[in-house]
This record gives sequence, C-alpha cells and structure tokens, in this order.
Amino acid sequence: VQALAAAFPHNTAKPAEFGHDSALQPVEGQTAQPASPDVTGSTLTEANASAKTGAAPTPGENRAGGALDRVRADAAGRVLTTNQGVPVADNQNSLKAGLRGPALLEDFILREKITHFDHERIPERIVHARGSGAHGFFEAYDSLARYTQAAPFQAAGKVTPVFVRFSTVAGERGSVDTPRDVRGFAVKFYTDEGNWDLVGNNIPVFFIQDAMKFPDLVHALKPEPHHGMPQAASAHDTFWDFVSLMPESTHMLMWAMSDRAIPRSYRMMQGFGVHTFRLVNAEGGSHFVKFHWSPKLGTHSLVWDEAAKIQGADNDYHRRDLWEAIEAGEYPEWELGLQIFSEAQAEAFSFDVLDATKIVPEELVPVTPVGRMVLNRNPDNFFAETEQVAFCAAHVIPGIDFTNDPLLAGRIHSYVDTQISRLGGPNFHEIPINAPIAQVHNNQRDGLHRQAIHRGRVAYEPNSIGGGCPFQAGARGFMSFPQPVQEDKVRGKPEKFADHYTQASLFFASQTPVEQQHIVGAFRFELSKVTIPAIRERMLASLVNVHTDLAAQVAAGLGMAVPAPMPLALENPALPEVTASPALSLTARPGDGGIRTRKIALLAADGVEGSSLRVLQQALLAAGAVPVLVAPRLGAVAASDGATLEAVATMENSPPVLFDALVLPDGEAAVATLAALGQTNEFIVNQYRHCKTILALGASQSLLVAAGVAQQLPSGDVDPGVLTASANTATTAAEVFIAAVGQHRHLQRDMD
Ligand code: HDE
Repeated sequence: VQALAAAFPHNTAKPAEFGHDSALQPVEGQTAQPASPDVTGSTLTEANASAKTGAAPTPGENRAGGALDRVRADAAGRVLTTNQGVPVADNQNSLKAGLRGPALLEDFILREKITHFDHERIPERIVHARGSGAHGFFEAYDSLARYTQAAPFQAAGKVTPVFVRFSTVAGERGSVDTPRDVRGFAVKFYTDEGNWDLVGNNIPVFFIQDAMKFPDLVHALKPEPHHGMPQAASAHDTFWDFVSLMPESTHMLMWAMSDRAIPRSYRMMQGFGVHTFRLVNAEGGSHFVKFHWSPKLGTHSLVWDEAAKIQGADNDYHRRDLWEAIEAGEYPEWELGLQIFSEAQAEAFSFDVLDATKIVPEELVPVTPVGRMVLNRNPDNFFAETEQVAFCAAHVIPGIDFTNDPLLAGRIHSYVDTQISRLGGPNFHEIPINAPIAQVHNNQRDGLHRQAIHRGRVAYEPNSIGGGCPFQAGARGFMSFPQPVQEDKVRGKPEKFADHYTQASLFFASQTPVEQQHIVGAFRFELSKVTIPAIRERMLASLVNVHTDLAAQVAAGLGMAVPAPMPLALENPALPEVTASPALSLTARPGDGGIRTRKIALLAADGVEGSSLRVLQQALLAAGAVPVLVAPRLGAVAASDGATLEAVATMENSPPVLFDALVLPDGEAAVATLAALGQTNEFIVNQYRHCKTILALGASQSLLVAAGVAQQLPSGDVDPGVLTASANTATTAAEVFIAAVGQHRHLQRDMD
C-alpha cells in the first residue's frame, strides 16, 4: 500500500485512499509513473495469489479499486498543465498579436484545449444509452464446485469485485429515467479467471427469439426516423406495428406493460440473465442455469401517472436515487439465485429453454440462493467509468458456457462489435474500468490507443525465442462444453417456439387484480397513442389469445370492438406444467417492510407546530428514512413555539411525485398559508392518487377535506394510508405512519 501510495495520485474525497497532506504523498515534481500494471508483483505466484485473486478478502473490499486507483487523478494542490505536463501560465486569454490583435496559430495551449473539447463526446450506445453505474462486490454463500468451476462460486465467503450498470433501453443518453421501458441490469464480475459479464435485464424474457430480428425490433422501438419522435417511449405506431406482427413478443409485452417497466428505484428491481446458460464443473459435467437477482429492499414500482410526472420533476430520478443511497452508506443489495436443471429435465418441459421468450416457472425449478451482491461505491467519474464500461455477452469464464439460444448467439457477436466503433478501436479492454484484474497476456498487438507496452520481440505462438510464452492454459483454460452437433443447416425454429401465448396467459393469470388493472391501463395508454386503427385492432386480436378479459378491457378503453382472435401459429401447444405462478407478481417480494431511504415530505410554513414535526422527523430518521422539510420558500421556518426549522426544499423545486409519503403539519397559521397555495392541493391529490401514505397532524386535517381526500375507501373500509392525529399524539402517529409507509403503496385505493 505504501509503495502504491508513493507512486500514484490519490483521491482525497474517498476513505481508504491517500489524502493530499498524507505523508505518503509523492514529492512535488517527482515522476509518479506506475511501474507495472500489476499491483502486487509482476507475476502470479503461490505467495501473492491470495492478494491478487481475492481468495480471502475482507467482505466489502473491492479489489478492482486498486487497479482503478492507479489512474484516478486528483488535481488538489496541483498546477494546471497541458496534456504534455507543461505548466500553463494563463488559462483566461488566448495568445494574440497585441491586446486587440488577431489570435496566433502558434497558441498550442488554446488549440490543444479546444481540440480536446471538440472530441469529448463518443457515440452513445445504440440501445441502453442512458444508464447509471456503481462498484461493489459479490459474495458467495457456499461452494458451487459440484456444478461449476466458475471462480466466484468456489468457496463460501469468496468475494469478487463487480461493476454494475443499470439502464433504460430506448431513450438516448440524455433522456429521462422513468419511461415505460425494460431496464438493463449488467454486472461485470472481475474474477480471478478474467471478466465475466452477466448482461441481463429486469425482465426475464425478451421480445424476439432470434438475433436476426433485433435490428428490426430496435428500429421499430426507437424514435420514428422521419421526425425523430417520440423520445424514450414505445407508445407509437412503428413499435406496435412491429410487435403486433410478431406474436412471439406477446409474453414480453405483458411484462413490459406491467409495473415492472416503471420501477421505483434501480435498487428495488429484479435482474435476470434471460437466456438459459450452462454451468460446467471441473469434471466437465454440465447443467443448465437461469440467473436471478432479487433486491433486498423488495420489488417496488411507480404508478404510471407518477412516472410520467417524474419525467418533468427530475430527469435523473433513478440515477440520483442510486447515487444518494450509496453516498449515504445505504448500500443496495441483491441476492443471486440460480435455477439449475439438467438437459433431460429441459427436454421434458412444455416449452423450449432455448427460447428467450419463455421463463422456467419457479414452481418447476426453484430458485436457489447462492450469494449476494452489494453496491458500495459510486464511480469517481461518470464518463471514465459508467460511460466507458463495455459489457459483453461473450465475456464468460471457465465454468460458465453458452447454450444454443439463437438470440444469445447474436449477442455473442454484437457487443464486441459495437464497442469497436463506440470506444474507438479494438483496445477498449484496456480502459481501466474494463481491464480485468486477472493478468492479460496474449499476442494481440497494436491498434488504436494501445496502452500496454509489450516487451520483447515475440508476438506469436508457438515460439522458442520467448520460451514458448505466453503458453496455452490447457485444462486450466476455457474449454467450450463439447456438445455434440450434427444437423442440417437450416433457417427455422423448433416447434415449441411457436407457442406464443401459453406463458403470456400464465403471466397475466399470476398477477394480482390491481396489477392486472395496471397492465390493462398500460395497453390502453400505449395503443391510444397509435394513430393507425388497423395496428390497434391487430394487437387486440393478439391479446384475445392471452385473456379475453384483458382484450375486452383494453378494447373498451380504445372505443373499439373486440376482434376475432389472431390465428395461432401452433394450434395445440403442449399443456403447461403450471397455470399460475405467484412468484411472477411483484407482491411476491415485498422486502422487509422497512422504510430505509424512503423520501418523506414534511410540509411546513411559518407558524407551524414545531414539536410534533420534530417528533416525526426524529422518528423517520431513526427508521432510516429521509425526511425533507418542504416549505413555500427555502431557509428558516418560524415555528409557533419560537423554534426555527430549516426548509431544505421548496414546494416549487420538489414536486409531490418525488416523495414516497407526506406529512401535513399542525399550526393554524401554517395551515392557513398552505391552504392558500395551489401546490398544497397538488401535494395531497398526487400523493393520494399515487396510493401513498398521508399523515395530517392537527389543523391540517382541513387541507385533506379541501382536497377531497376521504379517510374511507370506496369499499367502506378505512383507508390505511390516510392518517390523522393530534399534535400531542405525534409519537404514536409516527409509529403508525412508518408502518403504513412500509407498505409502499395502498393499492386498495387504486383509482383513476
Ligand atoms: Fe443487448 N445490446 N442485445 N440485450 N444489452 C447492447 O451493447 C444486443 C439483449 C443488454 O449497460 C449493446 O454495449 C443484441 C437481451 C444490456 O452497457 C448491443 C440482442 C438482453 C445492455 C446489444 C440483444 C440485453 C445491452 C448496445 C439480441 C437481456 C446495456 C451497447 C440478439 C439479457 C449494457 C452495447 C450496458 C446493450 C446487442 C438483446 C441486455 C448493440 C444483438 C436479450 C443490459 O451490442
């Protein structure tokens, strides 16, 4: 550590790094070049194996950090220089012939600065352009050696560093965080045996079965090419034209129209590997596997009206949420679960496991928890890390292998190919965020932006001059599972792929009534934006095959009759093993009912009853929530007891959709001020419509009445999310309020 600290720049802002007044700081002017790309010695030996490969690291420690520290730059206390390290005397004025004279071509400082600036942007990802990333680690619960030799699963407690990027799919890099869309869930494991990327989504199936259709899908989904609209939205003609002609997309559409596509937070959504992969053990034995990530906080979503409004209130809603949670030390955590099954089992299933439009129901193959992932560090630089990270479905390690899923096959090609143009050449694996912590030695050379300085004259194999190095790993290396293949070359699909509806129906049938209503609402919204009636009708004809009620309710919303069902590609599909799977409902994973990191608005104005608000504030803080005092203006709010409260947000800059729950204050004067503001009504009405918890203290109950909010549900039952209390019972009220917020939403109230 001392050698590292002496040699490399440091980041003062982060714990466990080297502050600039540290004794370990390099001497001013001293050349501080990394001596070798290897932190603990140039070769992997028995002696340094543990330190290098992470056999027994401390939980929470991120070994990728060491590699990245070498390139982290910190200008604190440093002089401004050119890219050649030449100190710059004047960063305000270009070089001119006389104060009012022409600028001189000779001004290499100006030209370097402008030229670099001109090239600051790189192409955005063709899909998943908008995303947010974080560092963390994966920790295995137990050895899975009987199934796989994959490095992260070799011992209980083994820790592997990860970098994760969450994303939306359709929108451009600067688009919003809360459109209705699939979310990417890409995990890069920096394992002892090289990088393994599990490039998944928050939905376990996909729109298409064959990579051949991917460019068509994306062209249909992206803004229409003639006018570039709509941004980050599937609610338009070309998308629905395509999917209504592709019945294989129906199952995925059910998920995409469900609340899964509008998560409350990246921290509150599942992730899936989607394809069936293979686990291979040291003896060469193979099992099929499906990967599942489940969030510790439970799966929670927005409601559509709220998601749409958040697009205006905070474009960076999910990015901010992830960033703030990690900065606050509220590290998001997921459990990795595996569905492991044999090829013989797979043969017997009513569906084909090579078809990415199908799930393996959990009732058929249970999900076994095998480890946890914790994200505990924000990137230092968005571009260097989150933007330049290059995930690739082809990045597998010994012990993980592909199957013949034809969608996966196309992905194995696509990711490296796209990085070559996005990141400007074939050496993007050397960009620090992409570089493995396992050593890289091969005979690939040169290309744009080569970083490594290869020594010696040997760049071929076999060789004798270099002692035969680098040499093949043989049985220790990656060996493809020797699956026998002897077939005719064909373009086509196996028969089971043609069953487009059984699992779409299974999904719909497995939802709660409220979730079903949300799916109906989403189809209505999206199809109402379709301008060509024939497309709407075709889609309805497809939905009839999923569920007649679904089709009827969507048709009613569109003012259309239910058409005849779309003809089936497969008349008599195999009988499904299960017809309802509770695990498919978001309610299956409620979390622990806690309210950690939930944002709660406490409205206030001068004259507010201070003690009850403070009780609430303290109770919420103690429960790990984020109480935010919101007032008509920033700064001091004079409470009626003479105390001063500090408003950190205004009703103008922090609209109601940014909060998970609302507290209305006691105090006649404050309530009178709030009653006169239109925003107060919006706060109450939005929180109510979005099924959140509202607590009205004392005099503010009149605000509820004014907003037309009842404490009774239409069913006559008491609404558990509309609470009132007198200021002196604030302590008890806080407990009830916290329990109610822990419900996430009171969907009994669901209305619109
Ligand atoms: Fe991707 N996908 N994809 N995809 N995908 C990309 O790679 C592609 C698919 C996924 O945060 C691209 O680096 C093809 C399924 C994620 O950087 C590109 C096919 C799943 C991300 C690409 C698929 C995914 C991408 C664009 C069908 C879930 C973002 C930029 C054959 C299992 C990764 C890039 C990040 C990104 C190709 C289908 C997940 C073009 C050809 C299915 C999470 O290479």
